[in-house]
Amino acid sequence: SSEFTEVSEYDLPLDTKWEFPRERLVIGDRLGEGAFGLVMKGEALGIFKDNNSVTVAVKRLKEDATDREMMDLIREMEMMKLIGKHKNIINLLGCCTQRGPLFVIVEFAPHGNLRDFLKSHRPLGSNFSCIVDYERPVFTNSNGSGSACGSGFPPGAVVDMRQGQGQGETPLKTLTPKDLISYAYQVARGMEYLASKQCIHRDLAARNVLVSDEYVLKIADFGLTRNLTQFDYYRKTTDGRLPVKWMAPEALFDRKYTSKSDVWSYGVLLWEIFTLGGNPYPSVPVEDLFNLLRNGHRMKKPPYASTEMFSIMHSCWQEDPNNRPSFNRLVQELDKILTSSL
Ligand code: ACK
Repeated sequence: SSEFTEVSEYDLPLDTKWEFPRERLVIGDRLGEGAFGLVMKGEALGIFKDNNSVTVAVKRLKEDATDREMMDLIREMEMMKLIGKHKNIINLLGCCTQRGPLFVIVEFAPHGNLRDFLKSHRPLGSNFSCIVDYERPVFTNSNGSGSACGSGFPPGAVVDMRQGQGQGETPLKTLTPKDLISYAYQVARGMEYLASKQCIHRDLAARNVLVSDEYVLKIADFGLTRNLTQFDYYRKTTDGRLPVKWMAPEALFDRKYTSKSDVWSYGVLLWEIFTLGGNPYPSVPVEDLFNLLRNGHRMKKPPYASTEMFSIMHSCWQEDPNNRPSFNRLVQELDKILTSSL
């Protein structure tokens, strides 16, 4: 029915540099799914030259996938081949393209996405969910006053913060201020690399950063083809967040995506890090967000961020993209803060 029909009817070309023998890949549980397709856990025998079995993540299509989705997965795979390897991105490990469904094999990140990771590491009994998730005026515009703590505080919210951390489970690593700065630095390193490869992410947020072994952070989904002409401003993530809240004004209003619009999103990601997974502009509907941004409103300094860190965050939210720092610059600044921090 379209120019894409050939893809499902004809074989994919063999790329010997990346082809991994299907019979050495054991597909396991589903890790998640998106509009694009499925992400499965897998075991790949001998994918790193030696004969060890390596836990991997496998991207594949859903049963009812369209030709366009097939094209998008192929594009993502080819994009990952072109971009090449970096410690702070989810790297391509191989693919199965012959005699069966397309499997794109990438690094597996055992600690999940950064937003959930941060939320699950909030100190027990702290009022984090109070200051971040339930306080209305995170920015200063409305007549709403004070925080929702106290009488309006939802019962059980503090307990909920550490779901699944019952007795007998390994205690969570305690996050230090230095850890948070290191996360900021690692994401900047990954983005610096992607920007150097002319790759614009377009959806940089803590939910799209994964936490790997040894707490190495890796940017995910940088190779996705995003349909920007049909962008749905009201689309929510599975946990009810609005991706528009990470978007630079020029991306939002004029669909102008550059590495500098990624820098804006990076600023929101910094805010997420220093609120341990907070929800930006909570309870602000999309229409109000448009007006807030037009009127120059910005989020306030999160309690866990130093003045220095907030000034970096804020510089990412400069109205004029040219006045925002580059990822290069951000790496330099964060490196300085990291080496001078205890
Ligand atoms: O946010 P999550 O728990 O982490 O749910 C999503 C889901 O699959 C759909 O993207 C998870 N996921 C994606 N890629 C990987 C990966 N390389 N390693 C571990 N989990 C992954 C992601």
